[in-house]
Amino acid sequence: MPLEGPARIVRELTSRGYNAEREAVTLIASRPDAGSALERVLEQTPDDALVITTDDVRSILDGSPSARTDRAETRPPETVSNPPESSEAGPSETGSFESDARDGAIQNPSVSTGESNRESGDGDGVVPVETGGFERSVDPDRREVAIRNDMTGESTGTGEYRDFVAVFRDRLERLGAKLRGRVNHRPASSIESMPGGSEVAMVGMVNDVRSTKSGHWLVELEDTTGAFPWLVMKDREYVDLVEELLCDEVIAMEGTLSDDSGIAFVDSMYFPDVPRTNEPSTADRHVQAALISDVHVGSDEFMADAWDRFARWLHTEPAEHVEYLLIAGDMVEGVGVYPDQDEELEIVDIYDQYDAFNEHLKAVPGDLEIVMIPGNHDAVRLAEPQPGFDEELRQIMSAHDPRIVSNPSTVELEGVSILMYHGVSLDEVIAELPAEKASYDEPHKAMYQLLKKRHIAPQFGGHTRLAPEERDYLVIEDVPDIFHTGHVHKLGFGKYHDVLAINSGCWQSQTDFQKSVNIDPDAGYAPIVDLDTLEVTVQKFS
Ligand code: D5M
Ligand code: FE
Ligand code: ZN
Repeated sequence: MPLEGPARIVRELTSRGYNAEREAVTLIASRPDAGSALERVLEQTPDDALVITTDDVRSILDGSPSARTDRAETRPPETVSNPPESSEAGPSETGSFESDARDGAIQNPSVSTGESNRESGDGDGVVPVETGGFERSVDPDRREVAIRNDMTGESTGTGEYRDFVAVFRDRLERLGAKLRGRVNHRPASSIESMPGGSEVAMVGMVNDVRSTKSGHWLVELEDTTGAFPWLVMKDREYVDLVEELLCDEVIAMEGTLSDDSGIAFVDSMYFPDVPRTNEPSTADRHVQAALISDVHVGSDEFMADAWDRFARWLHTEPAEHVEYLLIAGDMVEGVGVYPDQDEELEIVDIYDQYDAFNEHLKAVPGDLEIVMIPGNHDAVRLAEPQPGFDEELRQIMSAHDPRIVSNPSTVELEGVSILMYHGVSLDEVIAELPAEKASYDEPHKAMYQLLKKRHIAPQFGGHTRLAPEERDYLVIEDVPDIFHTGHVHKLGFGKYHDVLAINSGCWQSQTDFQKSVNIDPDAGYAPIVDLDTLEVTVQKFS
């Protein structure tokens, strides 16, 4: 654990009148003697210097020649702890990974194995970096990163009844707004006083779905004025859509009132959905992001070798355009997450697990822009939305100064918006929907359902724990360009109305539990997205 956190170092530097490059701060913070390293930097930096650069810090701490007079735009990889060796660490094979080509957008992305002949690191997480003589050269000034909808520090809910009322009202209001323009809706309370046979429409939350004795479906919709029953006849095309309904999602229905005005027969059903005319934004230059999740450091099954290969590959030429690394939760295995989990722990202390994760993070290039959100194995509240890690954990996970935000959050990289969500609700979507609409083998299809419902975790009170807040942070207000989840440990991607949905795999081989339920994880893959074209290639490191 660093003695001096980056935040403290920045404070200290600014109080003495210096600005510092982010990486310079990370470099000081990552020293075991960070406190005295900071003192030395402060003593030896000329008083008239405005910015303390990475090169300054290196020259002061390691005695390497200073580049003060020639401040290059490019930065060498920070974590090269061993001299580069002349051996190839890059992908050696290509293959294909099955993906959903329904929209014809992604076909046969290449899979490269990052297999290398060398043994992995020295066992304590410090990876010898092989670059084959290649040095990353990036221009951080070209990067643009913005975070939206990070609710860290914004939590107001206390779990009381009125908080639940508030969060559901907010959901109905905001998702309802996407539907009200499409139907001539009426409040539930006024529908029953309309004459029998009238054409009616309503926007509401799904309260209940049940089949009738004669095989029709009864869907109860609720709004702020009450509830009204809608009948979907079994011979109608909409029966197919009834299978997709989850409780608490917001939809609109249109139909004809029965003679006694006690029920309406459904003619049309509408979801908030992603418009078919949706056109994703792309970056103005060729730059890539690696989208991963579920590292599970601390588990017996954490695949350190695969991670080392991934980290080493990032230092090589084929990865030179990868400038962003997004990690969608489950950094560590955690403790007490599932029954008997302790029998499969390599590291039993949660802080030690984060320490080890941080060591593994150090192995990736120091110039990478890293964004991470927590998952259900992480040491933050389990209920969603999950705030980003607390200060203590941020201090531990300080390598390369990652941006730590809530689950979910939206990160915008050079104009491309990426909705990051760990993915616990995917278990529920997969359990509730027919296999052809959502399954562990095609996790991206479960993601399509969330996009269609424009909600991260529609169903309340099931598997996914929700924390009521004043605002429903789980509403997908704006259509993202990319939707990134993890959790189910399966790799799958495809496009839904031109939104790229990617469920990243994991870095943990099959656990006993997964074996018992026949989950065969996709471990050791890194999907890489071209931000200028939204094309995906998958790198394999296992
Ligand atoms: O989740 C990995 C996947 O495995 C996810 O689909 C949940 C499922 N899983 C794993 N262990 C259990 C237990 N014990 N009960 C139910 N479901 C489980 P992760 O969040 O990485 O554990
Ligand atoms: Fe996981
Ligand atoms: Zn998980």
